[in-house]
Amino acid sequence: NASLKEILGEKIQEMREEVQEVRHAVGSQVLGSCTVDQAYGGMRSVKSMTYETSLLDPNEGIRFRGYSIPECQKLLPGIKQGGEPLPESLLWLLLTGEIPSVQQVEALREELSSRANLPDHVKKTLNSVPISLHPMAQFSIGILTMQSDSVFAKEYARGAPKNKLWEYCLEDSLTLIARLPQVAAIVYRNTYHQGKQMEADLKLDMAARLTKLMGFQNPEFDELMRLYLTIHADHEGGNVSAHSVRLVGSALSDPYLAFSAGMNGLAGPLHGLANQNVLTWLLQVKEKLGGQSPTKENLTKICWETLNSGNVIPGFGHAVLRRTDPRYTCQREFALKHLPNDEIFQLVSLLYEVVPKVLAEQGKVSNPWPNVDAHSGTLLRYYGVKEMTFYTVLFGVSRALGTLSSLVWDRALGLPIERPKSVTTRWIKENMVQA
Ligand code: CMX
Repeated sequence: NASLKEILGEKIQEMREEVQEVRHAVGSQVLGSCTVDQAYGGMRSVKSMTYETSLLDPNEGIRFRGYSIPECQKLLPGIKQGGEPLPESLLWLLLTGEIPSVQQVEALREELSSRANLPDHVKKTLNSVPISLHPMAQFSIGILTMQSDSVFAKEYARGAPKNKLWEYCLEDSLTLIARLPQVAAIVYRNTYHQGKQMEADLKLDMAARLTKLMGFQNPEFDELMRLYLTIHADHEGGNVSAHSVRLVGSALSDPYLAFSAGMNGLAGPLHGLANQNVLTWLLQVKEKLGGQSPTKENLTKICWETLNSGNVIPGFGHAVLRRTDPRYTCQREFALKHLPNDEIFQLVSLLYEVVPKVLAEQGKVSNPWPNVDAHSGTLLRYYGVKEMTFYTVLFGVSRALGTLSSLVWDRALGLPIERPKSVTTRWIKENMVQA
């Protein structure tokens, strides 16, 4: 029974050869090009990097190592037959590219549990930050505080050879992933429950351990958390959080520093904070309805009010996707099964019929369809997590699985420091406009 590290070691050897072959065959061919508009426009659609753990198709949505979300739900081991995938299963898939056996998932769960205890200084630091700090800022501080344990930083300082760096990156990444549920839960309990902490149960899987640490005991909520932690894990390499982790890690900053940078990006309203903003907006919509039942007509009017006041409708649109996000669809299916009569879910359902039409009529958006954030808050709220400012922290716990798996591969493949070339507007005028 080979360990995760042994299996990964073999895969890395194979992949290093494959990359050599690919570079030998097509290394000098153009992968993508960049127009002046794209340079000013957030580099949208510019193909300029490789990223192994997931790939996003504009129409189909995300595939983790080639597997769609419904395929992952079918193939990845869960806590019970037919249940949602265990995040540990997805982590194995993202790292190795292979669907794990039940035994492999259990071994990884045990491995993570054995690393899960937080050092005292991390708890002390988290207990001393003001709770007026946004939970994402507290979360990021917690991650940075754990940097004192970085094996990667220590080994690098001792002169570790480049081809061994992935091993130290894996070491830190597993510890970081193992500890994030408790960091998140401390932020939650400090911010909303007067700092009264719950005991960690290290026999549980990562999702159930997290919900219990937050103060919940509900097997159905644990299943939601397994799905939640699975679907938010990775979304290829160009999104703000994944790219920040990659970029900072490329300077050989250790995984704690790199992941914290990713979380600071996830905290932005156009990215991961959208899940918080969606629920705030839904509650505002409800207030505006003032007791009237939602209809397509009154919701259309409210959507236009949001747009006309210069705001985006949170949870809709995407830089890459051009259809409904499959991460939205699987959450909708979960809701249809477990909370079909929930008032907020029914509002979300009706908005699914209204918002895309309004956005299409406005004629600005490239994609009028809902993304993952349009649904997640409704489910969390139903199970009792009513504190919206916390939602992005849960997104962050999940995002560690993908971005850190990818970071291990960055070091395994020896990717160099990232350094794209920038130009000034004056340079463009002198070299392109007048040319
Ligand atoms: N409501 C109103 N206007 C929107 C919109 C929305 N939901 N989505 C895009 N637009 C606007 C853009 O602001 C832009 O307007 P300007 O030209 O005036 O600047 C125009 O439509 C074109 O934008 P786009 O090409 O469709 O979208 P981008 O690739 O630039 O941005 C995204 C993508 C997600 C930032 C954008 O759709 C958005 O702001 N959505 C709402 C916030 C949100 O849900 N973010 C979460 C995304 C998923 C995640 O990362 O978690």
